[in-house]
Amino acid sequence: MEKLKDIVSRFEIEEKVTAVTPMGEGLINDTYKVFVEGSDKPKYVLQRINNAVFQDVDMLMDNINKVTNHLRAKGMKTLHFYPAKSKKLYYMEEISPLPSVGRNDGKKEGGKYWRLMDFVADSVTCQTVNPHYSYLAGKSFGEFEYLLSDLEEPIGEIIPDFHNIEFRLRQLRDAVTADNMGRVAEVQYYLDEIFKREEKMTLGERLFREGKLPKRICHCDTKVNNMLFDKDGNMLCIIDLDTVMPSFVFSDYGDFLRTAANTSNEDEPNLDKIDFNMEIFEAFTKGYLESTKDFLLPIEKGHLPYAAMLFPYMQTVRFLADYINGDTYYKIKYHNHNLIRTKAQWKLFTQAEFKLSH
Ligand code: GN1
Ligand code: MG
Repeated sequence: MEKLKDIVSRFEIEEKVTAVTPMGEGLINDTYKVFVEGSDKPKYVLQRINNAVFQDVDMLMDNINKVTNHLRAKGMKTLHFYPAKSKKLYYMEEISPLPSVGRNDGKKEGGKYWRLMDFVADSVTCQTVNPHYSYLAGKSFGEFEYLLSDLEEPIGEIIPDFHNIEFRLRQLRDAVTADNMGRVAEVQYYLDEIFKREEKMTLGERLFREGKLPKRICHCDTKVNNMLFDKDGNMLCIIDLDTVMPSFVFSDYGDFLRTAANTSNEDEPNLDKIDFNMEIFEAFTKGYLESTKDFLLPIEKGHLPYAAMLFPYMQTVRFLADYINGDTYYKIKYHNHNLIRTKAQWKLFTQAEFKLSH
């Protein structure tokens, strides 16, 4: 804790920090609440950026800065970051400096990257939503994309091919070929089922190549717990802006439903509890179409059911590849966590596929 307090002191804030405690369920970054003298509520959020995943931290914070400034100027509540004493929007903690032999790209190795933002007061995150919240969330994410549709400054593709399903399938094939952990035999059923649907699920990338489907600035991680609500269910703020980048609008629409329309958790071991909730789907779609009707193309609107199937499909592919590779990407809590997640996402996918294709 003293160590974390020291990190906070590297940022441009005045108050005396009293405590720093863990927060949140993110699978990538490490997040903490920061308490300061004179209040029993958290004042800031401290986050360690996973720079194995987000390798270009300057681009990351530059993207976020452009997006939050643009949203704020248009009156949308968004995250506020505090500069470090170096004036950058992150603090780099040097750890065991490595010799820079062989590198001349100016990037430092061996550092940990931290950032500090406001804690949004009186906010809650949810793992599930009712249809009304889902409708409001649809409106908010649609508005988020709409407000960003005239952002002129370029936003970098922070993780290249992040939601490119052809790329994710290639990564899965590579994992299978290497079979580092000897886990392939056990998951053959899922591999067969996934590759059977390859043609159908890669449609978006083909439409893009044919020039029919655009990319827009999207959030790209719209899971339910990346939105802050107040106690009455109003959307306060969209958080976790790391993956904001050009993508198909399918990303935001599909990833929200992947979490919100799931009747259980993304790592639910009891598959009987997993279903794709059509009421949530319909409410979200209604809200989303209300705020995007003026700028979405017919081809985007017409493929929303495809998007709702694509995201559980893609997440199955990603969890399964990570399981086969030996759990190198997602944080896990137990040894076969990524396999459990794979099975849960696949069940969700098959339910969505059944309901949306009939
Ligand atoms: C990761 O960081 P977090 O937990 O919000 C992942 C998403 C996945 C999600 C699965 C950068 O999101 O793409 O959909 O886990 N983020 C990254 O829960 O890979
Ligand atoms: Mg998150």
